[in-house]
Amino acid sequence: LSGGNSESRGALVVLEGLDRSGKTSQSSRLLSYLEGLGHSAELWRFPDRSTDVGQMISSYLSNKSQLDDHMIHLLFSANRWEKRSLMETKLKTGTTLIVDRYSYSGVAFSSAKGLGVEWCKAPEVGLLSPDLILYLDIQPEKATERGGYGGERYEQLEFQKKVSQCYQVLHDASWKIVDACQPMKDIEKQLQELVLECVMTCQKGKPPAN
Ligand code: T5A
Ligand code: NA
Repeated sequence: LSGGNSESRGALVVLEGLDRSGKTSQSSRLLSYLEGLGHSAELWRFPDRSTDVGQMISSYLSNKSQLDDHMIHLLFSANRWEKRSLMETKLKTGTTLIVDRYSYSGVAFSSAKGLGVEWCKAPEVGLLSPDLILYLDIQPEKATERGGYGGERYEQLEFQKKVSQCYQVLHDASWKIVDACQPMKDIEKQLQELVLECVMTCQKGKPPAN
């Protein structure tokens, strides 16, 4: 990200959490909030199912195809790599990106299957580092109660418990952990504060992490 007009740099904000933790709901609320304040912002998500790689991922998630665990891990990563340069351009030109899942989902979900954490992290090296990571914290049992598990591959309580443990290993002190069991409005308020502070800091020219 270096070399751009640092004074108008957009922020890279990532939302992470278990399935049904509320990422998509909160991401779109954040987008409206930033746009309402006159900031340039876009909502992105991974997997991005619109690309060729994304369609292979989507087919795997809906159990229409079988793939080796390593193979699907690399496809998820490739799906981020194919978006990297556009992501960089957006950020450099002052657009904030609210991203629904990123590399941490990649590592948490694959290591929950038993793949080594270091192996899982390797293909993510060189992707852009987020300015802010928001973790929507929910117990797997509570997430299941929200219902609507659509039958996608990972939407099972026992597996989500393992993913939850893997996220615990991954996160560091820089992550902002938000209780995802509060009313949506309360979560929204907390996220707004965190994101606005981050956006303002990036605008002032804080150097990017990567
Ligand atoms: N994956 C992903 C990998 O394995 N590797 C990778 O590299 C990546 C990027 C993708 C799957 O792929 C895996 C992870 C996933 O298993 P997805 O398309 O991102 O899946 O789908 P999910 O993240 O699972 O999306 P969900 O739709 O399940 O969950 P969200 O977005 O977290 O939740 P949301 O906002 O849709 O809300 C779910 C329900 O809960 C309610 C909502 O109204 C909705 O009904 N809700 C609340 N109810 C009460 N209180 C609140 N505070 C609530 N917030 C939301
Ligand atoms: Na979602």
